[in-house]
Amino acid sequence: MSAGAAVRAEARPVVALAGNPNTGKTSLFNRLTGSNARVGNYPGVTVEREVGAWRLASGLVDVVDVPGTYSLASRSSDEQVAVRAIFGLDGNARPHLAVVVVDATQLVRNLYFALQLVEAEVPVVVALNLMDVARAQGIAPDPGRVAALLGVPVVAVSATTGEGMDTLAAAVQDVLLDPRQGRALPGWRYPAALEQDLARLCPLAEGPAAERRALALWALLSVDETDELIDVPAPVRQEVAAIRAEAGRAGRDIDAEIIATRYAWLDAQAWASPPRPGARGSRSPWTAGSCTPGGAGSPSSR
Ligand SMILES: Nc1nc2c(ncn2[C@@H]2O[C@H](COP(=O)(O)OP(=O)(O)OP(=O)(O)O)[C@@H](O)[C@H]2O)c(=O)[nH]1
Ligand SMILES: [Mg+2]
Repeated sequence: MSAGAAVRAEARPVVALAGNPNTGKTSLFNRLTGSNARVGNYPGVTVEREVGAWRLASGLVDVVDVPGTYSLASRSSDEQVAVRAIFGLDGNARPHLAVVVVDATQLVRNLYFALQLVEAEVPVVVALNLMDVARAQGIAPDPGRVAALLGVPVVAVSATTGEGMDTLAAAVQDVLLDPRQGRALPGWRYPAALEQDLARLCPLAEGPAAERRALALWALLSVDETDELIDVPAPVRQEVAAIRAEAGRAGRDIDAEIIATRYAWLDAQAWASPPRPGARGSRSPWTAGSCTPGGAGSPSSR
């Protein structure tokens, strides 16, 4: 490859295909990129990093098949691979957007992962995959309704039948051109004590406020004395240990505070009911934690 071609290849936008295990990410990857790599039905996640070219109307993008994970929280180095790929850490190309591949037959459970990317301000397009199965079961979600509640584009697809590929390409192209279309304000608020914990950790992370906040949440959920994570800076480990010890003395359960808050929001949304006319979801601004000074996170800042 000539040097010029290498430069052009590097300049392609990067699209991460991410989501829970077994939602059809590799099947979708193969369909979008024309790869004929075999997709097995075996348990376990994709571990090798697969990158392929996907042709949109605007040109080629690089698609990365990210290992499946239930959460951005990760106590194992395997799960950490997904976190690094999505945030573009440790030598990974930083994705311009993530297509969150959701099993449409497991909507609410799968959306927990999408919520975390929204919270991190990663531009998101949700692909409701396995729509052929969901339809056959009579439980197919309405993409418009899910989009209205989540605040990001949602497309119905089937990696098996090829349904929705053009719509997905158009949605991805729109978000690449205007990332604000793939961002939304989280509608949930954490307890005040947790906001104080986040404010202690955010200064130890780098990047935009929402990303530092997401990394702080990741650290609080992931770092402990038994994790298998690699390259977590010592100051982060020390601060998380101190915060956890103080929370324990105060009778708080940090994991529950974070996870229950997100699930409470997910469970409160009427995913299966018609949206209120004109509603864009019950979203509210970020709380004024130290990661979001001066109203960062308000709609006008996106
Ligand atoms: N009917 C149907 N089956 C699908 C669809 N997409 C994927 N599958 C099947 O679902 C299974 C899992 O698909 P994969 O593409 O391996 O899922 P994955 O998300 O890459 O899985 P991990 O890498 O393990 O997280 C395979 O048996 C696929 O053939 C779809 O849209 N419809
Ligand atoms: Mg896979």
